Amino acid sequence: MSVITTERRGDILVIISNSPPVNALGADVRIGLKAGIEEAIADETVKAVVIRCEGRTFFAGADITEFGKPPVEPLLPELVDMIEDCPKPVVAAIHGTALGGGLETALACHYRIAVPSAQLGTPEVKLGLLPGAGGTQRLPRVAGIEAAVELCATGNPIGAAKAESLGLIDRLAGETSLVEDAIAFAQEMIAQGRRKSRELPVKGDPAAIEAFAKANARKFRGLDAPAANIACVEAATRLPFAEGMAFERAQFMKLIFGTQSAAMRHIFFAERKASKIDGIADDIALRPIRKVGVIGAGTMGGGISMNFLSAGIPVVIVEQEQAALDRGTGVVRKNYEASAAKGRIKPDQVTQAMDLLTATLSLEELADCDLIIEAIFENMEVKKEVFAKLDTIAKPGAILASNTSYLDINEIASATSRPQDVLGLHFFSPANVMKLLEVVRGAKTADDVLATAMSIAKKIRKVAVVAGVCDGFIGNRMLMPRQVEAMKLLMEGATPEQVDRVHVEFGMPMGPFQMADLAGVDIGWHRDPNRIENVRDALAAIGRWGQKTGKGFYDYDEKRNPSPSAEVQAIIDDFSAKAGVVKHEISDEEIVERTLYPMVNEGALILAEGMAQRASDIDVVWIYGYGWPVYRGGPMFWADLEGADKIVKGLEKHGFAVAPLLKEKAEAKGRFT
Ligand code: 3H9
Repeated sequence: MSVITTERRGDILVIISNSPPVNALGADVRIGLKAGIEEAIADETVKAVVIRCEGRTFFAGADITEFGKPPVEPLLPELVDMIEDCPKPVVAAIHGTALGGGLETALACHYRIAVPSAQLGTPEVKLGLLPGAGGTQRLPRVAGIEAAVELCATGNPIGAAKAESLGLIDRLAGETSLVEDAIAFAQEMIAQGRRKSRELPVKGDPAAIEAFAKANARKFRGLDAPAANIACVEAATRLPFAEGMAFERAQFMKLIFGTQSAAMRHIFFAERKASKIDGIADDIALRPIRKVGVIGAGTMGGGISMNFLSAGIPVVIVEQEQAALDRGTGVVRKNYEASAAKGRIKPDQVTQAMDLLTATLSLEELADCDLIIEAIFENMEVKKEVFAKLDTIAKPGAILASNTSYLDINEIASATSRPQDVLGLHFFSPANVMKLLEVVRGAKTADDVLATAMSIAKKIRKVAVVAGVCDGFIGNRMLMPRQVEAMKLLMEGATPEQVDRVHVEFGMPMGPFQMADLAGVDIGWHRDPNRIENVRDALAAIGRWGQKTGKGFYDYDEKRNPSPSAEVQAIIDDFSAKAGVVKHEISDEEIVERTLYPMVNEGALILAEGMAQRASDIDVVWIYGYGWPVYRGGPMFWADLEGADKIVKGLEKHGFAVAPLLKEKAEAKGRFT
């Protein structure tokens, strides 16, 4: 059956798209829509048209899988013009999400009606693109300059009520009566006649564009697409429509053939692929998760709990002492209240979330939990004790998880009589904010346990990646060689400022030493001030623990602004001299080769060992767990851009042992992604 069908309702021709999962505007949809409009034009008895979609959503955009392939006519911009030029009024009936090319199609319709739950937006910028079918030119005419620039440059959607207030939709339909309401609306519009978006004057004050660009400059650092989106909206304010369209086209073509968009499209699909587990059927029966237990009310335990509370899932949180329990639940409440104060959640959501939280000192209260997550400090013996106890308390079939960031899940599982129910759920700090969840599959973890973990991750809005059991799993394992090499670079003559600057210029949110100062220089420290074996020990011994003590690798003022520290430099120089290291001029290029190339190398080892299912999973870990710049697509995609042979040469130049898989890629001129 064709993905596009038509149906007559009196004078109205209803064009219906049914192209699961999201009615993307692929070639067959475009061809069908064109035929539908031609049918409406040819049939004199048709007086108006409704375009609507079956399934979960209105058109969610152009079909991203088509980008980079030979174009198939009609192209979306042509189709959109054809809809606008239809001599009979056309009404878009919107439910779900009208996104990107989907919203552009709706903008070309003469009128728009939407259900109250609909979302409208132009998320192209998140794919390193801009709305390339007239969105940047029609939006300022329909919704106004200010809304247009915000929609296009941030990519964030708006709800139907807001869209109505902007004039982006003309009418709200009943939540369950869209089809009938749209037909009635089209009937009404027959007398009114058409209203072409492109013929409307641009609304609003062009000064809003510069103000927006200024206010968001930091957020858009390193990204090409936001500026291109802003430029296109600006062009709409001064150019006639046709010229504005030509400008938009040129900008779109520049972006689509650039590496940033390729990287961001890679991540779009990588993120979705990451949730699929090789060898496990999509329809495997999942274990119901109705109640969650969290052991430990520290920063991690509290953050982890918030994810479930926010998703409406009751949580029992356990601590050993009342004071720690009160402190932990107090922080959770404070975090919610802060979100409410910032307007991110409604005040009654604070109460709703807190009402779902039970705090207790007794592990026995976890007996009816479906999922129990241990989030205590990193000590194997203590963890094994906790799991052995859980084994006697948890109900049969409960999933037992550890939030360890590097310990052996198999050993933890061995403390129970049910290793099939045990796995790792490695949240990243702050756990209520960071999107990444490493789901660590133990040797005996049952398939349905793993699949349930992936599914619950989606429910709590995390991006989950499956990792095997190895030291540091995927993310922290790759971080280690970077940190080790960064320290060596200091000994050989680089400064913390230089190493950090190179990483920030690369697009990371911060460099290795800024990160150490933020996380705490004392993390993992043996706590013996007389045992000084390296620079880090020396800094920890004199209280240079990072931002929390006002000094670490950097000195900090009251506002936490960093400045280079002479004391730190002296310590580095001292170690360097004692070790007989000959200092040399270190270029920025050397820093990249010695800190980022080893990460790729480690990634290749992880892949070869089967610790990650696919190279794109590694990219997802680094984008969502560590702030790797999305426009560089993650370390493995970036490696493909650099070229495996260049990376191998760089690693060999600095004496690293090159991973066999990386060597293979270099020899075969192959790619990881
Ligand atoms: C554009 O429009 C350019 C134009 O301006 C200019 C042209 C000239 N294409 O996310 P989900 C797949 S650019 C192809 O899990 P949800 C997705 O890969 C586009 N495939 O569902 C997944 O496949 P699988 C602008 C797409 O309910 C499946 O659909 N639009 C597309 O959580 C389900 O997706 C966007 O950027 C697509 N456009 O969320 C919107 N979209 O099952 C992108 C999805 O094999 N889409 N798929 O893994 C989204 O934001 C979400 O998918 C949506 C649904 C919110 C719609």
